[in-house]
Amino acid sequence: MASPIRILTAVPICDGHDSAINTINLEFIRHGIEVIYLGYHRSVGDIVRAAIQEDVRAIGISSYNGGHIEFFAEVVDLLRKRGVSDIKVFGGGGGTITHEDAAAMRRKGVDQIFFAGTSLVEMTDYVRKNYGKQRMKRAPAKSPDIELARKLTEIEDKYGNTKSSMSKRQRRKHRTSNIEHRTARVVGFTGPGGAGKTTLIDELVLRFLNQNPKGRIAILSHDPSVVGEGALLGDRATMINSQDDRVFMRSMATRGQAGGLSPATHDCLALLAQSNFDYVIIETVGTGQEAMPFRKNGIVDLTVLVMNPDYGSRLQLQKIVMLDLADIVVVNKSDLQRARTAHSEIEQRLEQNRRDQRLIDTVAKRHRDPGVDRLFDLICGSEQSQRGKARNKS
Ligand code: B12
Ligand SMILES: Nc1nc2c(ncn2[C@@H]2O[C@H](COP(=O)(O)OP(=O)(O)OP(=O)(O)O)[C@@H](O)[C@H]2O)c(=O)[nH]1
Ligand SMILES: [Mg+2]
Repeated sequence: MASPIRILTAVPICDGHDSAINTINLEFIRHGIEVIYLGYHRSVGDIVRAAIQEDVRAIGISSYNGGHIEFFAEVVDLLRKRGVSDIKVFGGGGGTITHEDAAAMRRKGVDQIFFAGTSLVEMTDYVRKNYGKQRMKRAPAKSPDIELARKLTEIEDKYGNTKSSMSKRQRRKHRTSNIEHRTARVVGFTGPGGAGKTTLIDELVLRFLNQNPKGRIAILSHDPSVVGEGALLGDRATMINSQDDRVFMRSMATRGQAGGLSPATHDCLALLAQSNFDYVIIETVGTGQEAMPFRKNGIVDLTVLVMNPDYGSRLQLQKIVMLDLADIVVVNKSDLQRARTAHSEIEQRLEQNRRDQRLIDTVAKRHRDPGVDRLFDLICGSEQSQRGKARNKS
């Protein structure tokens, strides 16, 4: 079975017209395409960096601000400069892009422009026909990030192509188990959908970048595949601080696997853990009560469960398996009314475990939140470095 087509979509800088691209994204994913959505008001540099890290087949840009001729051309030029001109550019923008403009854009290297009135089916067919074929032999990677991105694609494709035919045992054998040369500390974030995992990670990344002027961090983020096997990989749209050359982010779809991760996660994580990052952060999809995504694979050093204060009642807390397993439990959205009650109920629940678990309240969407500072210290501070060193020695 061939892997799904992966494309990146975005709206240019100084443009907030995201309604069209949201509709188009949905249509693409319904037809089996994996869409990494970068959001609106995005610069050329951010778009090209994301396209490289995600190793997409093409970039779809939706532009209404009038600057389309220059903007599309700059994206094509930067892709060329970075040595990845096999990543193609296409897009649209209703009545703002004229036929003459489109002809000029094509001359500058843009593949295709879609005009007002084009049906969604036509656009989906175009993507499948033009970006669905096996890639030709690729030019050698011009940077370590390009090389890493391509290796991650190879791993994903390996699982994509063999998913239906490989038994569990074969898959285990297939796994990259050699992680002796790991350089990174791996931190796993999980929790219910919408609890604020991505917002929190982005705030932690900001603190990391400020504290370590030369440090690098990787993020492996998961979103669910939908029926039809496409996926909207939307965490990048929330990640503002993580749009930085010192952050390598990769979005993965679960591709039919339950439990919050993808069949290829273990191998991708193993590769990232030995690729010269200081930290590798992994975010699961929004999980349910029974989920324990990090228990078996053994690469994750520290697990963080991010809770929403609106989980229900004490009874629901008894059923959340990760409350027994997480090293750190975060009550995010502490600005909400129920947060105080949530804190004390979860505190009591954790006391029953008699383990050294930490409970922290955060407001991830607030800048300079003291709770997020505390979480950062726990994860990246001296306490964890000492624990990490002790673990590495043993
Ligand atoms: C809806 C709309 C809004 C909404 C936006 C809601 C949102 N979140 O997107 C609101 C009301 C908020 C808005 C605000 C503004 N808008 Co407005 N808006 C429009 C409008 C009416 C429709 C755009 C749209 O979504 N169409 C629906 C899509 C699905 O259809 P389509 O555009 O025809 O696109 C087709 C193809 O091009 C293709 N396509 C489009 N994108 C992509 C991408 C890919 C990858 C692919 C494959 C295909 C594709 O898909 C469609 C297929 O049929 C246009 C007018 C117009 N006719 O374009 C003005 C328009 C774009 N807006 C305009 C302006 C000026 C503004 C404001 C500056 C107004 C103001 N003074 O405040 C603000 C700026 C907002 C901002 N932050 O950027 C101008 C832009 C003029 C220009 N560039 O020279 C326009 C053209 C209206 C006009 N005639 O003056 N706007
Ligand atoms: N009130 C409040 N809202 C927050 C806070 N943190 C995040 N949010 C909002 O919660 C919504 C979901 O945030 P995300 O960071 O995308 O949540 P997530 O857990 O990564 O979501 P999934 O990946 O879809 O499971 C967004 O609208 C955020 O702005 C917070 O501390 N307080
Ligand atoms: Mg998220």
